Amino acid sequence: MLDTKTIVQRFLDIKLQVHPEVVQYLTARDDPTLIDQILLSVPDDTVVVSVQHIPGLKTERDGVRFLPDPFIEVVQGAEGSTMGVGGVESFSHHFRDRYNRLGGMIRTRAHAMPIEALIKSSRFRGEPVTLIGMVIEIKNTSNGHRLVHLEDPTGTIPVLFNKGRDVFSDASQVIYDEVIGVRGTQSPKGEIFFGDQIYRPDVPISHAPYAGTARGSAVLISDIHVGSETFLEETWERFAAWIGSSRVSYLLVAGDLVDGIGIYPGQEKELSIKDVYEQYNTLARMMTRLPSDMRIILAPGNHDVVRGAEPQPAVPSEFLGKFPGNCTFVENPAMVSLQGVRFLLYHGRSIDDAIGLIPGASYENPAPLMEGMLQRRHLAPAYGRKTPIAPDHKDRLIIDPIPEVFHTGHVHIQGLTTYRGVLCVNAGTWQAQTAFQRQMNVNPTPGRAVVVDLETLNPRTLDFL
Ligand code: D5M
Ligand code: FE
Ligand code: ZN
Repeated sequence: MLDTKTIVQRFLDIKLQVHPEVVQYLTARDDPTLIDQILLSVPDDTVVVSVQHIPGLKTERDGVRFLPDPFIEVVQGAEGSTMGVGGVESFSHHFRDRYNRLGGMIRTRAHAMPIEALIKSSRFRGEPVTLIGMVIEIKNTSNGHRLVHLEDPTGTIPVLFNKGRDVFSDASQVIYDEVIGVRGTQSPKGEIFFGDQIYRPDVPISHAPYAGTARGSAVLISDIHVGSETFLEETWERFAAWIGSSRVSYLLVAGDLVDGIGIYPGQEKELSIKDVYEQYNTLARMMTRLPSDMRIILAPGNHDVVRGAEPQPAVPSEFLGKFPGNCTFVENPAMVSLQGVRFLLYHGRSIDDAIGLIPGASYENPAPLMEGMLQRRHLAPAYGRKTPIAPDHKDRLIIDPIPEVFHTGHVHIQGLTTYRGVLCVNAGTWQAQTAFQRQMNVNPTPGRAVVVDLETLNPRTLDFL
């Protein structure tokens, strides 16, 4: 019996990646000689083996016929992947894991030395070197410069970014607990490091997103808030009617499925459904009325019934009794592959932190904040602020691998951009402005959905309000 691991390994052995559709084809045929035939016929410059490389197979523009249609794989954040919260020990593992993995990404572009080695020897004074560390302290000096304390596993060092230098605008975007590389020189006495350039783990400039080979499209939404008095039922009905007549294969929901209970003081008064089971049952009925052959992926947000600390587990089964079988519940965050195109779903609570920490950041314009996450290759860098984080041994909020589409919500304001080939979508909401949002001067853009074409990765916004 040919299994996925065996198949992938056969290709990896000769440095080829293999598309999930090909794996699926080979698993279904269960004939090892087919692998040999493919390997003999792929062109030398192939990086990813796709269905076109299967000898004698006819693929049509309208879809690859042998695929069970549609085709979903939960790559990260499948229900049950989140571990329990550990003790103090996992806290240090968590940050070590973050440093190692993000530092490793920076190291591919810059040779760095340990902080301890720089401090202990006078050999490097006046000579440009690079350090890689986690930001543990940020201060503005009385002269208006920026002083950032950087820590790596060997030591810590204060890094000064002079307000008169080009690097200063980059330095003003530095936030707590992110991992950065800094090129600069040590002061003559060795007590401080002058930063000249900042490196982030980032998406490589050469990044080329994978585009699907079979026709299909996915609809991205978030923040339905079922059970809230301000949930826009009529607007949703228009959306449901449209989706029924469309040929969309997938619906992705990036959290705040229901309004929940006890999420903020006085919420009781703003709920039309005051029982959280009933809120999920109502959402289940809404999902039942959508096409049964469409696949629906649902991730939680800070209004859902699971713990607030991220990664958030999937909504537990006791709330899901009435959902139809085409619904898959995943964690927050989760990486889901649709016909080989990877979508990273993250509710987006860390945007609240970014707005407080990054000058110029605002709720009105969430797309640049999604770019910021990609540059830092992390969904929620700042620890211990508004976004609660569960320090698992592995830092599950690192963005790796790089998705084709990055899908968030939470801010209730639509945002759309492309950053180094990654399509960034903040999906908006299905809830009208709440009293709290009026106070906070948050002006939502409700009733919008973004359709993503899986072959071209082109987005299209539909407004149902
Ligand atoms: O978040 C809905 C909107 O309200 C989103 O734009 C963030 C904003 N919001 C939520 N909580 C806060 C706090 N504590 N401070 C500032 N702004 C906030 P939702 O998750 O749907 O309630
Ligand atoms: Fe929300
Ligand atoms: Zn939210």
